[in-house]
Amino acid sequence: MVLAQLGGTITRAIRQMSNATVVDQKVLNECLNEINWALLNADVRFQLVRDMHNNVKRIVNFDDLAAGHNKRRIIQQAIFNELCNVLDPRTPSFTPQKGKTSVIMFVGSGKTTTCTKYAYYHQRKGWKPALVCADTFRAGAFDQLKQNATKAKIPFYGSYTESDPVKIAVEGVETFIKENSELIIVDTSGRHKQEAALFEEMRQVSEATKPDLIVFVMDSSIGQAAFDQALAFKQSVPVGAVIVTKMDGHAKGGGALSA
Ligand SMILES: Nc1nc2c(ncn2[C@@H]2O[C@H](COP(=O)(O)OP(=O)(O)OP(=O)(O)O)[C@@H](O)[C@H]2O)c(=O)[nH]1
Ligand SMILES: [Mg+2]
Repeated sequence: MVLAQLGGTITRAIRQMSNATVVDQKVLNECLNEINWALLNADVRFQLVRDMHNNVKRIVNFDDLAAGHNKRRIIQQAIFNELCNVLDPRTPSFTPQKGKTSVIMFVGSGKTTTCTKYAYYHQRKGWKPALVCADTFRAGAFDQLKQNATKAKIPFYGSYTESDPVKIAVEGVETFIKENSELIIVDTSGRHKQEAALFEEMRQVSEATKPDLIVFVMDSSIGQAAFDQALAFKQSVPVGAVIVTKMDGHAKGGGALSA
């Protein structure tokens, strides 16, 4: 998996810098160039790489570092902090609580599979999840969710005949509120729908079900398109979390970090 390789390359670059006899600007530049190259190669967005590079250079100023300072440690710490910054949303995402009912809506691509994984994961930890299929657009969508839910023994709600996703979503959520479900997971439409219509439908389902959290599911193979796609979703509905899928594939995965 490429993200693991990326980690390996970064670790190696830092180790090389730490092992240098004298740590000076040249050694730092070499180390940063190596890291930049690895990040760009893994499809990480250029702007992110550039900002990280500039921030580390700003923090590690050799003119200001007195002889006694441990330059290796300062550089390592600066690189580590900047890498973490890329992923730090700065505000914690919504955390559901056991014993209460939370509605979680999924958008993006890979939703149905990820909804089931999310529900199954929590069920195994003693939660009471339920799945609602609000994808009334794609033929077979309800069957897919039903199959997944049945296999994982998770209660589900959907319809073969109703064509209004908002109606189904609301009915499903109401049904499971009555059953004291702790996580009501709403799966929405995606594939084969015109973009404008899809975003409008997402907005309507979101307004009607008032989810506590909207999860944007993203395919790791999306590469450089990740930033624009995440932005487009966020502009339509208040996305509160991102789940990256298909990390088992051959994708570079770095593009996903932009989301
Ligand atoms: N290898 C792999 N395949 C995945 C993963 N997640 C989803 N898939 C596959 O990707 C395809 C699409 O996944 P779905 O979960 O149906 O995506 P969706 O967003 O619900 O799609 P629509 O309902 O058409 O909008 C399916 O063939 C899944 O089996 C994953 O983590 N790894
Ligand atoms: Mg689906």
